[in-house]
Amino acid sequence: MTQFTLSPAVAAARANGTPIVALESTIITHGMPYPQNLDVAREVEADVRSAGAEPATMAVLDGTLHVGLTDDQLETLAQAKKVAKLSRADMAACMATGGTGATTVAATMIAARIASIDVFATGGIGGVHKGAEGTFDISADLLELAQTPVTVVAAGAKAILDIPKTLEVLETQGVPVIAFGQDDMPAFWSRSAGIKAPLRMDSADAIAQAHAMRRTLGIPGGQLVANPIPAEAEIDRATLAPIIAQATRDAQTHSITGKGVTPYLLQRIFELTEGRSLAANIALVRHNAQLAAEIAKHLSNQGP
Ligand code: PSU
Ligand code: MN
Repeated sequence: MTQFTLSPAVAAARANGTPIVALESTIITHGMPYPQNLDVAREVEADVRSAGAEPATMAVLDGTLHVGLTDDQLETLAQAKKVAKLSRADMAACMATGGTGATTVAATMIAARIASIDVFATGGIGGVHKGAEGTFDISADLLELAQTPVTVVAAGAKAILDIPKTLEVLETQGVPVIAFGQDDMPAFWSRSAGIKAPLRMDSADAIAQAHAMRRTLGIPGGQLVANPIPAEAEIDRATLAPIIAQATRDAQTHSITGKGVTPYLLQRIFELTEGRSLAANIALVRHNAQLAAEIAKHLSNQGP
């Protein structure tokens, strides 16, 4: 039984020794509306390619885990309704039953690991939700980072989350959180969460070396690189705070729980910012794709 299928482009990259960057698909199916989601998915892939690496967007299609999607598959997924949102808990069940699902950060890390891909670019990871002391809503992404050896480039944790609690869980789990090029922890739509990040690095090479050093030391788990959104695209924290509070209240009013929480909040913030949150989201994902490609290039120069 084959576990996964490489797209023709990813198979060619592997044969040529071109570095590969994993990309998730939940951001396409549950994170952005159609047709912007398709445009962004294509742009992000193009960004990875122009930085000299090959993108591998992950998804489960009719029971098969695809490592890299063709443009037709990307288009179908972007328009599909009723696509599952797959994390560690349900990825295998989806594959075993012939289902179709998009991969979250956790599931994309699993896919990257089995395809021997070291670096993955996304927008924001899941984390500890505000009010988690009552709901226990903590994303499986955090526990995946603790056990799967992939370097994940994100723009920090989404501001819809409780960022200090998210950092505490990552620290407990032994996950290095590395702010790129600044001391402060980025907060997705904003460049700073108003708190210092645990670690700082200023080059893709240093991040690649830290990844390799963890492997040498036999430390399981990955690294979280928190890359601040480009300044011209950021929405400042003061503008966002009341909007996030409103969206969080609305989620409670509508009794949104479990997997529904993150997609609901993203959609609500999109409405409340009249699309500005989406423009920022697009800018930061593209920026992360470029950094991930640089890290992947440094890692592939070091050999396995
Ligand atoms: N960030 C975005 N859009 C998204 C997500 C993150 O800008 O759609 C997705 C990612 O796939 C992440 C998931 O892994 O949300 C986290 O979901 P949850 O909080 O249910 O674990
Ligand atoms: Mn959750």
